[in-house]
Amino acid sequence: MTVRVGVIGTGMIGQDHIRRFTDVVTGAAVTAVTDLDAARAAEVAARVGATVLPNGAELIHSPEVDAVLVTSWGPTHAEHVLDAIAAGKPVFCEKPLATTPEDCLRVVEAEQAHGRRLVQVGFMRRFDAGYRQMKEVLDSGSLGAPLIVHCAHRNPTVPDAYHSAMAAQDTAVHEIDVLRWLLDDEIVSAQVITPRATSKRFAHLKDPQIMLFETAGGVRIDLEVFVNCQYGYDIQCEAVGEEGVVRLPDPASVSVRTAGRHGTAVPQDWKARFAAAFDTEFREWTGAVATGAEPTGPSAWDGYAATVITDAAVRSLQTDGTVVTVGMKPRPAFYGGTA
Ligand code: NAD
Ligand code: ISE
Repeated sequence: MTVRVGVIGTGMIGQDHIRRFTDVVTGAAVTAVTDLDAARAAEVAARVGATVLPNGAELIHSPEVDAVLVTSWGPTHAEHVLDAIAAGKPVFCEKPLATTPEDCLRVVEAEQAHGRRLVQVGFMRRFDAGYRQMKEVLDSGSLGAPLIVHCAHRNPTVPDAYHSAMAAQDTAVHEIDVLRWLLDDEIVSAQVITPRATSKRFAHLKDPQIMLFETAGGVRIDLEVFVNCQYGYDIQCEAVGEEGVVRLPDPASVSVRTAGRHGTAVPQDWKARFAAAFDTEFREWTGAVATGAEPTGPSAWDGYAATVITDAAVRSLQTDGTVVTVGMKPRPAFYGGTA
């Protein structure tokens, strides 16, 4: 069966995912699109042979749409995801699931009331080959218990609209998700401290930031978020266990020796760095939807957890680095919890 996908939001990542459905992933076709910017929606629709619908609600309930992709702005996600659940259709929602814990919980409750999983949240790092290899090593127990994780998330630069809270909400949220999954452990506290700010960007922005997290199992995580590092898009992750260390590989790239130097290129953006992960994410999601199976990627609960933890990090930033306890609800049995 070809999965007929309707896309809400044909901006930057919406168009990139549409290209994935047309050029990379088999078994899906984009049949409908909508965007607040009608001209943009029409241009994208013409390119892929889709119908333009006037808004998210009409798209979700269209008989031409089997499954929904939400790539609109974050504050609109919850409304569209709730509507897709009401229509009983699988929905892939780019991060964040919602911008408040309360809205995330509304999604979690609606999905449980529906009775089976329909929602997958777009945390693509779980589909990256390097992170998957790290998880295999950690799960094998060969390193003993994990004790510390050192991470860095560096972007070359960010636009003016990016503000200090986005370091957690928009950027660190990827580490928050992937570390919960890698360690199979929950984050229970967050602290954000700020070194001298870089002079390379706006005075209003606290950049870089150092985020410290603690898990229920006692693992300590340090994460440098530096979104104006200038030199490239650089993601680092190293887990230290009782008997060894596992490190995320840098992306494969030729090594060049010239002019007295030896080096490899650093990717310049997240699109290039995680292109293969996004491809795998959509291959696996399409495969599940096509067979009527529940999605196996990040769940609505993972979306909720990420939002609660990023909220704690923002509170710490706003209170000069106090340690903030993460006030997460118990995980329902529906999502693999014991409650
Ligand atoms: P964008 O501004 O380029 O595109 C968003 C589009 O959605 C715009 O065209 C806008 O007009 C449209 N839109 C907004 N609200 C709408 C609504 N209710 N109905 C219809 N159209 C609507 O933004 P973007 O960079 O593509 O980001 C979109 C989402 O993807 C954000 O939530 C962002 O956090 C997420 N994102 C995820 C990653 C990742 O690494 N997984 C990377 C970038 C962006
Ligand atoms: C962006 O929204 C992303 O999701 C990228 O993966 C991240 O690296 C970047 O910092 C965010 O702004």
